[in-house]
Amino acid sequence: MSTATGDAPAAELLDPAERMSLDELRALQLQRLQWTLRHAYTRVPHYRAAFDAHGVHPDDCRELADIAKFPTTTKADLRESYPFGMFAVPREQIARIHASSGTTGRPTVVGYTAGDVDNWATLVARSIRAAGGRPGHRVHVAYGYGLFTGGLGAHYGAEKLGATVIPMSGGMTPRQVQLIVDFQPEIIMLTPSYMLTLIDEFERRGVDPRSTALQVGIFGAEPWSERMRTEIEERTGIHAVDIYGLSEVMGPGVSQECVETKDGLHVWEDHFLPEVVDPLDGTSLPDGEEGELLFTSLTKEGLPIIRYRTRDLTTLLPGTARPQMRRMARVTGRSDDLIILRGVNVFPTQIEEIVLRTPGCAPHFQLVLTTEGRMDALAVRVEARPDAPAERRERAAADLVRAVKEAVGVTVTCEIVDPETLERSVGKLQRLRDLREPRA
Ligand code: DLL
Repeated sequence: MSTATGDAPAAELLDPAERMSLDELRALQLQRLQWTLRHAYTRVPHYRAAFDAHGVHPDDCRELADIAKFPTTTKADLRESYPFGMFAVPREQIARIHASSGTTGRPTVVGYTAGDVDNWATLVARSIRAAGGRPGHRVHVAYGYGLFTGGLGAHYGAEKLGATVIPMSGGMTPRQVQLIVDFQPEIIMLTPSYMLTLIDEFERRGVDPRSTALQVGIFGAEPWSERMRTEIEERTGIHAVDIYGLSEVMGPGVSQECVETKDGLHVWEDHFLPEVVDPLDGTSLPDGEEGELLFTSLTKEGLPIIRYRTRDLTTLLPGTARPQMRRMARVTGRSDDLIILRGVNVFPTQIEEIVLRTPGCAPHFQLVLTTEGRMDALAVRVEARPDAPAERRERAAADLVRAVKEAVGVTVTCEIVDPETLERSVGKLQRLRDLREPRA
């Protein structure tokens, strides 16, 4: 496969923090952690009450491991302080507000001081550089602009890097494709599911997606699999790398995969302290074990966040391309996305892996959960590849059902539908439709 070159940045291009020794990094983290705990405790009533109830005080943090003594923070805590109760500075010092829509109830609101916006831009610039972007590149941003952190987060970072930003936002797919042809961006930033929508649009117009100037795609905001990386890279000839983040912690750019290694995401540990805990009882787990990811911000002024429970499942691994910064393994799912089907845990990304390796299946699929009798049933609706012969469909469905049984251990049903019949993503894709009857 011929892909664009994906060289590591020269050492002098890196931020000083990317070149620190481990001792320097840990000392910086401790100093910043102690500041953050004091800042949160003295400025945010929620944290003061939570620390007091837990019997801890910021002075109890003498080394990094002491973080485990402090209480965790959840999305519910942010919701209860709606809209501005978690802000640690007077509202006039908040330069920017973002919010995550949330599927139900109140959105969670986050605020940034001018200094926070600047740090965020620095970290996204660092992320784009780690992905292969350089000053002077054209960066096509197709994450949504608005209260969602994707568009503006990517935008400010690309500007900070010294790139030429093309602020497309999501949607208007034919126009996106036209402008990729006309403006010749080297870098594109969007959700992986929306990238698939764009690739299809290229092919529909008879434009070879491998013929563009694109070299790197920086994909995140939703879980995606290694198979999806292969699918995108093979169809476009670009490097597909992973970017992670969440609004409660900052937005995109909390961690980033380096293009030269493509082996998981380096957490920018000079600004965020990661931990992994048992998702059930919250006890700390050592690096190398999978669990729920927690973050403590180390520099945020507007909304310091202490031990935020992301609900994302991952493993912390030693650094590679940035030896001092730990990596997190690809997030294959959130505990919220977990489908427990007759006692077996199933993540949509596991089904994605299988769909993508089943001949005749396009990468567009939907999961439908229903109630049959007193049991839950999962149906996988997958589009046929446009070039797949109609008589292959039955076999593809049977292959998929068998592969899911073998790999995941559950029985599902599969329906192969006509090409271009399932809804396309223009941003974060909702794969699961839960049509189960509420339990009595
Ligand atoms: O999705 C921020 C973002 C924008 C990240 C653009 C990357 C690119 P939220 O809307 O608050 O923020 O959603 C955060 O999305 O807890 C994960 O469950 C999921 N997520 C984000 N990035 C990834 C990724 C943005 N690379 C939630 N892989 C997080 C898997 C991801 N899941």
